[in-house]
Amino acid sequence: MEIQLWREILEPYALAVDELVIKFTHIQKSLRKQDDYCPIELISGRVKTIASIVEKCNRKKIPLERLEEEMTDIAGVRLICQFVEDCYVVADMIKKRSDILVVSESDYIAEPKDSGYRSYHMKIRYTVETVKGPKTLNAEIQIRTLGMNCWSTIEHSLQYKYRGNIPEELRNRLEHVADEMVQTDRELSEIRDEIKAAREQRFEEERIVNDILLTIQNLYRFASRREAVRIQEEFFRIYEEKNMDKLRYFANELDIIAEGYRAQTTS
Ligand code: 0O2
Repeated sequence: MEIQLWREILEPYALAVDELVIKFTHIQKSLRKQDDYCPIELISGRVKTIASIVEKCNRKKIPLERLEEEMTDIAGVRLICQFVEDCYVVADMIKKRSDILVVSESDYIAEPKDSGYRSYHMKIRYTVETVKGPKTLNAEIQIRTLGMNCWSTIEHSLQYKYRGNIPEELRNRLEHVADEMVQTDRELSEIRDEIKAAREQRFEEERIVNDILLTIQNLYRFASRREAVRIQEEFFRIYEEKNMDKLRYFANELDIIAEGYRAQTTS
């Protein structure tokens, strides 16, 4: 196939990946803005390289003219979660969307592959608007925990290095690590509430600090410079105490002060 033709084929897939990544990033940002727990920790997407497509076509005996029908992961999005339970929450979230049609699901978390590979796969149909009109294409979403991702990334590199024939000794060690990862995921799930609370607190703190700094920045315009500097120093003093209640209280008081100045300057 000519390179130009490959480009034409792959372009809508690149668009699909970009759009899906933006959409999942939006979910992440919206939930975090509301200080809600977000089950998606990391998002990545990729279009398969031409070399990888050709290799897979050979391996799976897919004729090039049937490529778009039979190779369902030309466009791939990976969603990484902190906890196993989150993988299922994310899968449910996807199933409820009107812009993504889930065609099939493979739960390699409940039933890992012989290699030890764990992940939740969703084959989807997704429509993009191209310059030639709408195009509905196949794509794959892989949902997995940080631990599963770490393992599969390493195993994937070794598969590549050994051209699919990983030496037995190394294979045994990988299986052992896969078992350890299952155990680690299990233990992390057990302390999930604690981790979730800590993470939510970090996002809330970040949001409050951003708001405070923006308000102080505005005060330099509305209030006297001396007053703004005084408030800024007060903020740094409170910030160092690492006390969320005091930080929240300070943010509220600051809002009232800023509102007062704003009212003065607009009246
Ligand atoms: P790359 O480089 O990741 O793009 P599915 O049909 O989706 O339910 P199945 O049958 O495993 O699952 O399909 P396939 O085509 O064999 O695998 C799809 C993708 O899943 C792979 O893409 C991998 O990303 C991942 N995967 C599946 N099995 C394994 C495994 O044993 N180890 C690792 N590390 N990853 C796996 P590709 O084609 O490998 O390419």
